[in-house]
Amino acid sequence: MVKFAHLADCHLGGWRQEELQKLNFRSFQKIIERCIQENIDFMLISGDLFDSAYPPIEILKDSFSEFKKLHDAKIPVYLIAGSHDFSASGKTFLDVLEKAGFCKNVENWEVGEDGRIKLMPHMHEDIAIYGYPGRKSGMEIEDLRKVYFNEIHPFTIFMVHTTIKDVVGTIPMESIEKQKLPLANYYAMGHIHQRYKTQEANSHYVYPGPTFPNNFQELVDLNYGGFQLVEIIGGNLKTQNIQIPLKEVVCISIEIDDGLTATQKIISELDKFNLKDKIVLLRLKGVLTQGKTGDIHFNEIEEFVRKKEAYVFLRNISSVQVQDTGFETVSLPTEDVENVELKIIGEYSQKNPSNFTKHLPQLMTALSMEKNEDEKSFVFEDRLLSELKNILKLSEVL
Ligand SMILES: [Mn+2]
Repeated sequence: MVKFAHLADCHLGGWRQEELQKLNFRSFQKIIERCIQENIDFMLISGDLFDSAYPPIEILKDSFSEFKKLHDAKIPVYLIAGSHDFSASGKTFLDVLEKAGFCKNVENWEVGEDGRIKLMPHMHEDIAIYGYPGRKSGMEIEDLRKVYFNEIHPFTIFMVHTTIKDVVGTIPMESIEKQKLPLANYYAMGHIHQRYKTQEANSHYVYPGPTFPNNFQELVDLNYGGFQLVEIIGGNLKTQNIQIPLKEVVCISIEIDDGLTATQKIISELDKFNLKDKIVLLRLKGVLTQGKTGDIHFNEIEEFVRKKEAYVFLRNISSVQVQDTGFETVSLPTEDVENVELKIIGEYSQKNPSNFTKHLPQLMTALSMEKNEDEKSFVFEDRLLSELKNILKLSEVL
């Protein structure tokens, strides 16, 4: 019998809030502990071990000491880079971990003259472990269509950090049909932060989910982190998702319509719950007919939640809309958003003639630009500012 653990998406160093960063690491630590207890033969980490290619020193120190425990227990760790710990330069801290002898990166391929990508396995006894890394924004998908294995083995594992079509459903997202991947017995997948498992003939496709939720919504959906424990017994495969409960998550949704009285309403709603030592998630929704979100005293709410001894408090107000925008409400037939915007801007410009209004459509496009995954804030600011300067023809002035 062979027993192994399959982890993915640890995102060590990922949370900004100290309390959650601690839990994120604690969860990873508990998983290592459990794996040593289970006496596994090896561990797989399918990408995004670290939240960035250059994690903070504190995170590295703590991570190395966990990897040392595995090393001392003689448990080999096989891994691939994910979309987060991938770097275009090819240099990441995964290399440092590997050089220290704490893991083996199993990415190993050759590109043929025909452009096809031949993967070579790392052998763990008679188990062949192949790996292909993730890339930024699903760029690995095109390559994965060209990938093949160099030889056939009695048991094959393919570690891959990507999205298969089965998990995305109707969401418009780059994905690959699982049948397009070369044939393996166990697909140790990462990237999609869901617990997902499917089987087709002798092939098992598994996303273990992150080792700890990585954002507000994942805390709501998953509550806890976890990993997959897999046993190969004879020709059969037994897999089990093991979750690591740390702190209870309580998600409270409140509908508000008045920014001026919302603070009191929220506090009296929160007062109905036992928040002690819990991860408290507050989601506000509704249309404000009076006041704005800026009128809500979040510091008062936070103070209240602290008194109720919550472990940590997060809020999400993205579903709150403000009705009164200062513009008159125009009713238009359903058209695409851009046309509606142009009409409104046109009407506004007629009533408020100014040289500035002609820039509005371009400004709106530029300001809806988003920060790229892993882009440094100052790089994004530069990009945004130069865009705005160009539109306003300020380049010479500033
Ligand atoms: Mn991830």
